[in-house]
Amino acid sequence: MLHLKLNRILLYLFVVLMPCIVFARDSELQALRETLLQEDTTTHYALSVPENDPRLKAIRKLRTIGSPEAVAILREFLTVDRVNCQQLKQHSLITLGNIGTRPAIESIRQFEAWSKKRFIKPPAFRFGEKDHAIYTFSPHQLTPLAKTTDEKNTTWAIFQWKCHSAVAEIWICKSLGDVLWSQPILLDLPGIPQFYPFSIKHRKWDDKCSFQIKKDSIKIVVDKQIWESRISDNLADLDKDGLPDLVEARLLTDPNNPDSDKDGLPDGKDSNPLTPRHSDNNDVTQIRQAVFSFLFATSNSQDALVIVGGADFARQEYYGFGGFVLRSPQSRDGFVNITGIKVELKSPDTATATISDWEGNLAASGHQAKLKKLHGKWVVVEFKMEWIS
Ligand SMILES: [Ca+2]
Ligand SMILES: [Ca+2]
Ligand SMILES: [Ca+2]
Repeated sequence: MLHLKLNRILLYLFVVLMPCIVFARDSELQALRETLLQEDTTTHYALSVPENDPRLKAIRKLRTIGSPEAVAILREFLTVDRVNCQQLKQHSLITLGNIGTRPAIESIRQFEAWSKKRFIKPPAFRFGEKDHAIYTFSPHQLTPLAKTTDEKNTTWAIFQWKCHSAVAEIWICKSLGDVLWSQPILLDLPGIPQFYPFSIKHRKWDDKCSFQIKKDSIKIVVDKQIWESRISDNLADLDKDGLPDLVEARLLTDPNNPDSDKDGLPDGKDSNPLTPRHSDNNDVTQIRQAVFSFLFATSNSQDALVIVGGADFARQEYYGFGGFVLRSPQSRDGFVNITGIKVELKSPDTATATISDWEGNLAASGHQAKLKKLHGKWVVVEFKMEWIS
């Protein structure tokens, strides 16, 4: 009799309480999702996200829950463009790596597949705050300095791009209506050194420069000295690969060859135009790609990156970043340079990778990532900055 009663009580508890527990967990997950996916208002370009940041707290809580539903929220956060806090995305990747279940690792794969497609149609350019490729540097604030309409009735905006205070370049982009603009083209100003225009910098460019713009002609006047450039000249594209000759000169792609690395993708559609698409699938290339995805597929930046490396990089194609990725035997002024990703295999399924990035002559930092191979995929499980100068 007593046994029967106890069974009834247990059944009652199960029927009544289980839906409550499930409902409570569902609404908790829903609240965490809303917190994490809210419109990005605060960005963290400092060295770390404060522990009391509500989104970081949500990520930590999802780590504790660790269920496939929690994993799905982290994956959604990683693959939305409007949320652009690179460091929080990196926290999410580490969290998925630490959860380590099959759905968690599958989510990292899906994030990488999503990021790989980002370059196929580069997003239209908007003025405002632009992410820096490396989160320890401040975003660029881009506003048009002047506008002009050419003979074909196309409107152009002229602006300067400061990678950091030492580099100021003049760019143009074409109006695509409303607030959208085409991808920018570096303006050719004969007589001005393009990458380090010290002459401009020392003359207090912002205060003393003015524009004389007439249709196709842009004249920049600094202290009564005039530099002129014609928009039509800047657009010449000899090999018709979508990259104007001037852009190719800057990227070091071949302006007479539509496919500089001969891999079948034209330069203008090739995020990695100096390295052929590779088929290597060894641990080291997989680890380097996992680290690269962690560092740069989490960024909304469209800067150009230069991977500085020796012959062993010749067949390493990096994907997932929104800007061009170029390979070069040496650092190049005016670009974000990654001076090596050194991989050490500690065991068949653990490794470390040491990354140095270098920014002009002024600043550099070094990071170390720890990786594990889980369910056949190398993933970052720990990441820290080792030094900054
Ligand atoms: Ca071209
Ligand atoms: Ca070309
Ligand atoms: Ca190509």
